Amino acid sequence: MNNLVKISRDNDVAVITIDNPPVNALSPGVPEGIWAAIDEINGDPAVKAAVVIGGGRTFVAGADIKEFGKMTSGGPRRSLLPLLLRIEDSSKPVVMAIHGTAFGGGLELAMAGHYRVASPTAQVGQPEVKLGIIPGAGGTQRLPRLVGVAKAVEMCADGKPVSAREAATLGLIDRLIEGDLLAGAVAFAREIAAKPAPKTRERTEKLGTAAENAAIIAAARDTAGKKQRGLKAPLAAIEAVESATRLSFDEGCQFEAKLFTECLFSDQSKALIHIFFGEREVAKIPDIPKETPVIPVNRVAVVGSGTMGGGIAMVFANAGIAVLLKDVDEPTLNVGMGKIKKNYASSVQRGRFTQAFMDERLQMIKPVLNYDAFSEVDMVVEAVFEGMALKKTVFADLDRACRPGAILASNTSTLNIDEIAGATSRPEAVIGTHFFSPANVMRLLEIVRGKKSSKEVIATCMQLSKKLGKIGVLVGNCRGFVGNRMFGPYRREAQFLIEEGAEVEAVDQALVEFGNAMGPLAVGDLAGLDVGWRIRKEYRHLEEPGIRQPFSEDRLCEMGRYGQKTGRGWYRYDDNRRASVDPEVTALLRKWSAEAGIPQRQISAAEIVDRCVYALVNEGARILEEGYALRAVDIDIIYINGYGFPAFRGGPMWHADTVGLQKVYQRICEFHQKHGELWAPAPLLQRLAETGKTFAEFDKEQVAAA
Ligand code: 3H9
Repeated sequence: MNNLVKISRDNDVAVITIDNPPVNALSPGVPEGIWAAIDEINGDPAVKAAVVIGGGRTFVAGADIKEFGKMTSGGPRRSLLPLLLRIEDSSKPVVMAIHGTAFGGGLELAMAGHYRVASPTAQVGQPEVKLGIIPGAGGTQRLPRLVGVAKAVEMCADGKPVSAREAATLGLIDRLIEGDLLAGAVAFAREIAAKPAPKTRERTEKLGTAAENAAIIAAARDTAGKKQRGLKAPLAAIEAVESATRLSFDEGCQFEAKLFTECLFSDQSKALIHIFFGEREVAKIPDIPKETPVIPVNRVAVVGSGTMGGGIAMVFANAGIAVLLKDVDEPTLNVGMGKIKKNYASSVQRGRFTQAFMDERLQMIKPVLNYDAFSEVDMVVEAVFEGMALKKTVFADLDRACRPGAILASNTSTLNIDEIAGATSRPEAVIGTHFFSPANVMRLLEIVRGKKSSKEVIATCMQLSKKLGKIGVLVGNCRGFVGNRMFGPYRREAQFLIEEGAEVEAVDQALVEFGNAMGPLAVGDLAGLDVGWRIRKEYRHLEEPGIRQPFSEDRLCEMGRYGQKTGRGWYRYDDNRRASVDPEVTALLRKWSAEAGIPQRQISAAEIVDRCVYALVNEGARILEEGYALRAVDIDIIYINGYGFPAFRGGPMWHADTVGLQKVYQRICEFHQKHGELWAPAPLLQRLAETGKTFAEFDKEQVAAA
């Protein structure tokens, strides 16, 4: 044994404790420790059975993900298969006692035991596909033997965990233990000690018939193709589970190992692992230590009951935080509350929430018409119409109405947070919390740091984002912050391409095929083209003369074509908001381009993708260098969680690293030559390309310097 795995005795039952905080990952030393413990109990006649349990807050959360990067860069390949066979072949029965999570290699370890018991709150799952890989230690072979092919395919392909209660009904857990897990597991081990120990790998009764399995596999492939578009691992996971139905256990494990290795070495897996660590990295703010005190947020207020305000109120209520929802008059407030009710009702209809949950949450949202009760809240989120004068008035009111110490947050998506803070006597309490629409669905929360925002206020918002089920990313106060500032050049290029001769649907299609949730023009129609048009009009005075600007979207807006809400935008929409190509738009575009003297040409899908995606990368590099994003990975997390950028490409900055920064830089230089100043390469990108470095290396240097 070693200090990661300890063995103790409860009379005739040995207790093997895995102690590798924080999540008992199977890091080097853990498998060796378990192996030695199994050897020891097998050699000790006094031991009748063993319990394997996790120390601390969880069982085993899987293989150590950090090790994968070492393997793919030439480090040794470590297989867990021999250890799991060793456990299964133990002459003393082994009971796996699960609390917290048994994920990935953790569940594979548990399935190699002869029995599994669990706390009712535990969760089990094979989430490997979320990392672009598949179970690699027999999970695709043992799981169908315990839960049947259909459930095993589902669990391995979508990666969602199942509760211990469900696992017990599936046959994956043999007993749920209320109360003290260890005591219950030891008692269970004594009960079964004298019985023959079942080996999962020898079971076949749930493997189904060929005809049943063919239908299950075909349906699973179909679902994966639709719901996990572009991802390779879910299909590989399905193939691996399918192999369990026709190969011996050993052959199935070999087949699984081959697919696992292919996935592990893929760009998709590297990108998804980057995202896994990135989502945790963004919570770390160099000048705000973990111990920074946070302000308890138990009651909040939201000002503005429109689409955003209503959605934000739901986010707080869903997290169990009571909300005052304020608007200017009764009819507006009634409309806002009506939309919230409708949203909840549709979630109940779709089975996402129960009616009781909806009723409870609605009770937590109290509509109000004045600031009287604002003195009782810990935080306010302002979500009124986007205009500086109005925001300032609201913040001056909040300054008067709220108690000292309350956080005053603005949901502005573009306006200067310092200017808004200037309307109060307490700029240290002011911060931006930029939710994305629909606020109750989208995971991203840009937290905008004002010049004077206090560390406590920032730390509180970062921590609160987790409680709200959001991923909070701290950004600096520049126009559009990080996400929208980059979105400008991205959508600008989409329009330029149209004006140079590309078809509307060809532009969208190229980016959807790249993996984006939607194309840039369809996104505009969804959000409302007038939103950007109003902002552009406000900032027109900042445009430099002589620099090409797109015109087609403004012209569509001048014609009242605002997108889905007016039934016409880039596309034409039917009553069910289904889009179709609009020949009128095609003709207008050709006419406008001819009038502007823009030569028309055939444009490839590859150029469409390069123009749009490299516009993101170039602006991202500027933002990074100017310090408005802390790290390149922060930008990646923003784009994946707020803008539908494909996770399997790791975000725009990681994608650029994967393509190679020299190549990206050269292409941007080409665009600069052809299309002018808007394409001037970002100095940071140029520097990294010329020194052969990546954004990921830039991040590491930043972290080391902090
Ligand atoms: C696998 O098992 C493949 C197998 O088939 C075997 C093949 C041979 N490794 O998330 P948290 C770190 S693939 C390394 O904030 P929570 C995490 O980075 C694996 N590190 O806590 C963070 O570090 P830091 C399959 C890991 O309570 C800290 O632990 N398993 C791992 O919100 C705390 O994490 C998975 O995919 C790991 N496996 O959530 C499970 N897991 O503090 C991945 C966590 O420095 N893990 N860390 O930022 C999770 O889903 C969540 O971490 C969990 C806890 C639900 C367990």
